[in-house]
Amino acid sequence: MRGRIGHKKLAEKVCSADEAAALISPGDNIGMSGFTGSAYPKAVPRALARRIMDRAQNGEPMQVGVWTGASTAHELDGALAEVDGVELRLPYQSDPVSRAKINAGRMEYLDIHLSHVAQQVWQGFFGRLDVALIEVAGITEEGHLIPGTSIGNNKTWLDLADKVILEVNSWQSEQLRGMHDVYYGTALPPHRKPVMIIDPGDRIGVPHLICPPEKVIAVVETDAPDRNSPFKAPDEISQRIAGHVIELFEAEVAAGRVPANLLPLQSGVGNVANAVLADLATGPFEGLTSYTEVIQDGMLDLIDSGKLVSVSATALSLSEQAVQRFTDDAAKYRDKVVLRPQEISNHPEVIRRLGVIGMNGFIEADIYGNVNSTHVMGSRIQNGIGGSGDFARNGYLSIFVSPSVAKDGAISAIVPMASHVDHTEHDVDVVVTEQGVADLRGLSPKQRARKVIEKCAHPDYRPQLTDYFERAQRESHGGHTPHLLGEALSWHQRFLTDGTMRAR
Ligand code: 0RQ
Repeated sequence: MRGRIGHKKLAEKVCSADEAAALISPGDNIGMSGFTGSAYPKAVPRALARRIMDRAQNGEPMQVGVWTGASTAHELDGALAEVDGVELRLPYQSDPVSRAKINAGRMEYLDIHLSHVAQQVWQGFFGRLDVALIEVAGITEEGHLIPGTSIGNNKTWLDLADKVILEVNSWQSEQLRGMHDVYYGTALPPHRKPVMIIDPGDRIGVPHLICPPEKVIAVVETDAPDRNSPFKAPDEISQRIAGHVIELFEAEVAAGRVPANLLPLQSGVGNVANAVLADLATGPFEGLTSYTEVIQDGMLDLIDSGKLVSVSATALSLSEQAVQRFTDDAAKYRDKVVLRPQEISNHPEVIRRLGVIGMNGFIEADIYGNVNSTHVMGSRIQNGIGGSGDFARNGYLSIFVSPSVAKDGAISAIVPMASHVDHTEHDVDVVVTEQGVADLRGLSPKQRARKVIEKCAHPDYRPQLTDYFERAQRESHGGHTPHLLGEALSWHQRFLTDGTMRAR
C-alpha cells in the first residue's frame, strides 16, 4: 500500500515519469486520458517531450500517435507539439501550439465524432494501440482504477492497449469515488445491444475502470491540478444569445412540444453555454435534467439553484473556484452527477431516445442553415467537431449559437455559402445570434434563407446577404437552393485579401 495505490503489486511498479516515458517506443500509438482539460496525464507526456527533444538533438527523431478523449492542456498537447513529437492526433483538440502545427501541415489531425472514436479504434482504422497512458484518482486493493474528473475513452484504451502506464494524481479528489458509471456492455455489430439508459441519472455499469494488473508497466505518482480554466462572467452578446434561447424554450413548452421541465439538455463549452446555464438558474424551468459531455461551472450553479435534478456527462471542466465548491460539497453533487465513457455520454441511440436538446457554438452558418463548427476560411482548423455532431444529428432539437460577427465586425458569421460544413441543413433546427432566432424547422431552403438573413445576420451585413440571395434567385441555374457559384465563397476570399468581408 502506497498513498493512493492500494494494490500491492501495482505499488511495486512506481517509477519516475522519465523512466515511464523511456518505455514508449518511436512510432507507438498512445491512448491518453483527458477530456476538455480534465484528468489528462500531467507528467509522462512532458517527460516524453524531453526525451523526443534529446533524441532530435542526437539525430534520432521520434514521433508518436496521440489519441485522447478530447482536448487536454499545455502539459500534454502543447509540450508534445512544441517538439514536433506528434505524428497524428485524434480526436478533438484546442491547444494553440497543436493548432498552429496542424495548420502549418506539420501534424496530421483526425477530427472524429466523439461517439465514433471507440468503435473506429476497435474496428482498427488507426492501427494498433500500443500504450494506454491514463491518469486516475487512485487504485483500490483489488486493482480497480478510480477515474478522476473525466472518463473519455479510458475504458477503450485500457481494453485495447498491450501496455498500460498509470499516473495516480493525488490532486484528484477522493470524493469523486462513486460518481462514475463505466459500462462494460458495448460491442460491435452484429452483437450490439440497446444501452438501457432511460433517465440521464441511470447507472448501468460499475464505478471503476478495469485493467489486468499484469498489463501495467509503470505507475507514476503526481499531484498537479487540471487545466481549470477561469470562469468569465457572460458578456453582453452572450447574455443576449442566452435570452433568445430561453425564449425559444418557453415557446416550445407553450406549443406543447416539450414538457415544462424541458428535455435533457446538452450544452457545448464556453461563454455562451455558460450564459444559457446562468439564465436557466434564475429562469422559470424546474426539474431540469442534462445529458451532455462536459459539466461546466454553470451546471453546478443549476444544481445549487435546485433546478437541475440529474446530469450525465463524461467530464467535469470547472474553474478553480468551482473545483473547491465541488470538493466541499461532493456528497450533494455525487447524488446528481454521473460520469460515463464518452461512447455512452454521446451515444446516438440514447440521445435520440431521450430527445436531447443540443446547444453548440458555430464558426459560420450559411443562409440555408449549413453550419461550420471547425474551420476558419475553409482551411484552417480551429478546434474540432467534438460532440456537436453527436447531439445535432441525433437530438430532438439542435440549436447552434454564435455572435453574428467575428474579429470586430470584419467577418460575418452568416455567409452565402459555408466554407466548410460540419452540420448540414438537415441537422440544424435553429440558428441563434445576438440579433435573434431563426427557427428553420418546417421551412424550405428559400424560406430558411429569408429567415436566417432577417433574424440572425448583423445589420451591417444584412443588405449584402439580401442582395446576394435576390440575385441568386434570378440568376442561379437552379431554383431550389439558389447560389451564384462564382460568388458564393467570395466573401471569404475578400477577407483573405482585404481583411474584411464587407463589400467594397
Ligand atoms: O478567435 O480565439 O482568436 O479570439 O474563433 O470564438 O466567439 O470565442 O467562441 O469559444 O464559443 O468557440 C465554434 C470554435 C466557438 C466552438 C467554436 C474565432 C473567434 C475566436 C473562438 P480568437 P468565440 P467559442 C462541446 C461541443 C466545435 C465543437 C463543439 C467549437 C475563436 O464552439 O470549437 O461544438 N465548437 N463541441 O474570433 C473566423 C469566423 C469566426 C472566427 C469565431 N466566422 N471566422 N474566426 N471565430 N467565428 C465540447 C466538446 O465537444 C469537447
